[in-house]
Amino acid sequence: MSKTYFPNIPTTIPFEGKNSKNPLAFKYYDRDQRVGSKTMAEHLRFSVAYWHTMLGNGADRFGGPSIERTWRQASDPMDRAKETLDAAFEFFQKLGIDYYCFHDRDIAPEGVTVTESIRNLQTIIGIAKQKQKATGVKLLWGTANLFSNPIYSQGAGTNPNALVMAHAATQVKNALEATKELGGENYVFWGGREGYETLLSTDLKREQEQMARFFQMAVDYKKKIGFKGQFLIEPKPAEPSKHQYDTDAATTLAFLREFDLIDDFKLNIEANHATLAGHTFEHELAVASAAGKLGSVDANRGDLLLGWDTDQFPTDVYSTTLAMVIILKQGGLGKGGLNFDAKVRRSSIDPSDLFYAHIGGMDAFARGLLIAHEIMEEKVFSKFVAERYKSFDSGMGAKIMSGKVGLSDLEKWAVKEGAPDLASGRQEMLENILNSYIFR
Ligand code: XLS
Ligand code: NI
Ligand code: NI
Repeated sequence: MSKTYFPNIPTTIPFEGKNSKNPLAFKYYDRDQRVGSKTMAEHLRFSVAYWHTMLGNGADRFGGPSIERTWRQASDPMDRAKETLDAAFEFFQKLGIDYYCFHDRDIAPEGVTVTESIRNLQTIIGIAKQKQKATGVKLLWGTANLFSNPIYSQGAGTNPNALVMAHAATQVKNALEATKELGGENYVFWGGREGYETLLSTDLKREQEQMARFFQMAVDYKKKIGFKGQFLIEPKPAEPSKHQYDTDAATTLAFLREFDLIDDFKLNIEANHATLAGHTFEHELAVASAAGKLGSVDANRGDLLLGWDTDQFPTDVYSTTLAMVIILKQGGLGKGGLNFDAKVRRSSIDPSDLFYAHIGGMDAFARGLLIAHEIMEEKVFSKFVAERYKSFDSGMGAKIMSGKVGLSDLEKWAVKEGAPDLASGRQEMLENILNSYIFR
């Protein structure tokens, strides 16, 4: 038998149902169980985030690595990358997860020269391709890390130095080719350093124009190589930059419309980024979905007491339920999925913690899916919502919306009808109904 990196974990994590006490078993996620017209696996399309799960070492701003991994011991960076890939595929298979996501720099090490970096990536992608073929595990998305290298400290596409943009462009070009080579279903742009620290040195208008141009070049290259995946932008308000241009879903959509890029992108909504922007996860999903632009999800959670991206695994069934209602309402995520952009805590030093973390996240979303499906089937809230707006379905309301009347017509109508009958908003009743589904 070849080397194993998770010797204490059985070959598969079984589904044992909600009464199981086995911490290494699913309580709700039963991949082949049908929920409506699809299986759970088809609905949820779970993905492992390579950077956190395979490379996370527990380091934070107050201390270095706290977690040692057996697959990160080799002294040669390429050997380390290969062992990490072996460990990753063992992890995916044991967990029974169908997808993964990576940055160019987490799957393959950066070389001393640009050419060496490109070669490293190509070598590792070749091996990853074979592993995907052998296991059936697929790539949800690839991306380029345009934030770790010090050359990006003043931005990547938005850098004032054109040669820095060229380095970023080189990474995107190669990461796109790698994603295509692996049959990746999406490609993500997260602009961690596409923003600014001080307006004293920043031409904001120019930087936004540069960013649009950067995206346009990526769109052109995508067409050129015939990459069929979906392009996604992942909004986040801050961190590492003080102010990031892709602040939230609404801002990003406005940017895409302004620069005529809207047809080429959808959004990847991350729960923790939503809360950092002062929104709820559901709000960001709803804004993206209303625009027909909800493409994929980075499934994690923040801590409301901490003002940074804590990237914790999702466990809150309220949140997963509300998220799944929005996802079901739009007919699923299409090529997108639920990527666990989440890391175990600094003190969770054992490899089995990676399993507990993902099992918890998968169960929380499976449970959310089941509840959301019932809510949708029984039209619990949709009936109430339809009733709430019914004055716009016929009569004067319908005329307003079809553009047939203007302010003077409305004045005449208001004078004639007098005071409106007001209906109760019923928020408390609706919250109780939601609870009755969650605690069924
Ligand atoms: C960081 C982001 C990052 C993206 C991929 O906050 O969530 O991990 O998902 O670059
Ligand atoms: Ni993310
Ligand atoms: Ni994040």
